Amino acid sequence: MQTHTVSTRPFPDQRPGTSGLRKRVSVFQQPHYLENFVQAIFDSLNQMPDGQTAGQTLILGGDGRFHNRSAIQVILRMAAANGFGRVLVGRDGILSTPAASIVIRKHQALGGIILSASHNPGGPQGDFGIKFNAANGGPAAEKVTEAIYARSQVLDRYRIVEAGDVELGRLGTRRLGEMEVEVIDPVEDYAALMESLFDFPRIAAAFDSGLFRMRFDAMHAVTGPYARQILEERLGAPAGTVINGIPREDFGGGHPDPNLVHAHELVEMLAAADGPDFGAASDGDGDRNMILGHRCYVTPSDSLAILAANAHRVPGYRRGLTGVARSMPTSLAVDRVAEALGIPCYETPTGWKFFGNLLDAGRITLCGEESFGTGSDHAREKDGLWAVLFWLNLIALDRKPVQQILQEHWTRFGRNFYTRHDYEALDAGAAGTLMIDLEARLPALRGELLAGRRVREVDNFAYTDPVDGGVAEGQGLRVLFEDGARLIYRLSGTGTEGATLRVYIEAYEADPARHGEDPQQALKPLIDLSRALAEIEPRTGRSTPSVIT
Ligand code: VG1
Ligand code: CO
Repeated sequence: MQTHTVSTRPFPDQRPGTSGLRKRVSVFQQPHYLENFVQAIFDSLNQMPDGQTAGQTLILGGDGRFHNRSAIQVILRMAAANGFGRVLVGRDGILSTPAASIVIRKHQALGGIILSASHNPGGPQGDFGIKFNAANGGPAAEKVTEAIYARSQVLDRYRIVEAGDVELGRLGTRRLGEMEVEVIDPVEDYAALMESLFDFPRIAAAFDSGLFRMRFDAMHAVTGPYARQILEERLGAPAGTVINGIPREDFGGGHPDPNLVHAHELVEMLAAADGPDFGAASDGDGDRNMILGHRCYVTPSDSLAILAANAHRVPGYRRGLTGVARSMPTSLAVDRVAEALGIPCYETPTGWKFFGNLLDAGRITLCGEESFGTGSDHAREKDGLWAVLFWLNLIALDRKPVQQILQEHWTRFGRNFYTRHDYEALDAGAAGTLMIDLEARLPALRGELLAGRRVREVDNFAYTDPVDGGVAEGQGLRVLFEDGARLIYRLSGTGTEGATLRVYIEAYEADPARHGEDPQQALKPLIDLSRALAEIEPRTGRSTPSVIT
């Protein structure tokens, strides 16, 4: 088998964002674009003392979106040319992000390449993405993604073998030159781990009782096969529990983002008078989750807090939690639980890569983000179906409606009213100056009374990793009030069109009599303030956000 060294030139735009390199499909289809980035990953591994690619195992798979199949064939040929001993690839090129993380850990791979743009739309006009996960199963740390980027900027050649496509539709081992390609069942290792963490017999009994009904919306994305196998086959939920369960290259034309806007089909089902008791959805690559009860929505921040408060009641977490972590914009609800449990609560920048060291060091057991991401030390990625199973386990224990679980939690800990307002596809220049100017104005706000609340502190969030001392700066502008309310502004690092401004708004309410209020109403003065402070309308022409979650 012949190995070619192909000469190439750097692309200036290959710096990974919050979660890998995401671009329009058409960008990835340019000659050499994908190849350059993959070679940059392999080269940077070979520069690391313990990361030589020779003879090592690589995990490979994606969320099944358009371009997945052809990209996988290219990466296989490049892995063979770069000396990998073995590549484990999901059947049909499918692996959810959390499953890839679990497979990397189980098979002691050097790392994994996951092809996904997560919740971004797919199809020929949509987005594509690639991310590298390290040997711990987690997204490459910033120093690694920066090394990959640096390498991509000086790259002048890549290596690839000449070969036909590897058959990926059947399980089994094939060869590509010296390298073994093992096509694995994408669900098996994942499902086995879930079965070890949760009380499957008890959940199965709840389904079997006929008194409990659920809908899981896979949004035509990667979790379809996982949810069918686990919910319908292993747990005995009736056929039809999983909707939109067949992964499609364009996600059925939808936006595979599990929130109240994009998962409206599910939201409407749960709102019907005779609707199911429990609803959940996951995103393009299976790492996000949305939790619904009958006529009830659980914010991701509340979900994290509730899971933390009840973890000791679930088999996999019976020994309790060593600590918890949340991304900075995630609400402070979990902080209250951590305080009650007497365990540490870490605050990290946005992006799962910042949880990796805390998980590896055993400092935390659970962690989460406001963006529908929840996870634990069972993997090094957020895990959509895991969160759903956790909720199912809790529901099966008490047989209480979701609404009641939520209300009881608020009564005990108080409610952190929370909302995120996204202003999408803004002019990148205007959004950039909005942030710069806002940051310059912030210091003058210290001690001021705004919307009836006193400003305690303002800053641009910076994080020092307590495990390796790494520093991440400029992670979001914060206006912190004395009563615990917060306004946070940051620009998205995953979008591919212009800029997206995310505004996170939060206030604490101890009084149970007020817990039933609509967050948009309860937070109205702060929402108005968030727009005025940043001069959103005059600078962007937007009087309302594109998406409210
Ligand atoms: C968004 C979310 C962030 C999440 C990231 C990747 O990033 O805010 O919490 O970790 O997406 O999630 P940003 O920079 O656009 O705000 V996923 O499901 O795309 O892997
Ligand atoms: Co995702």
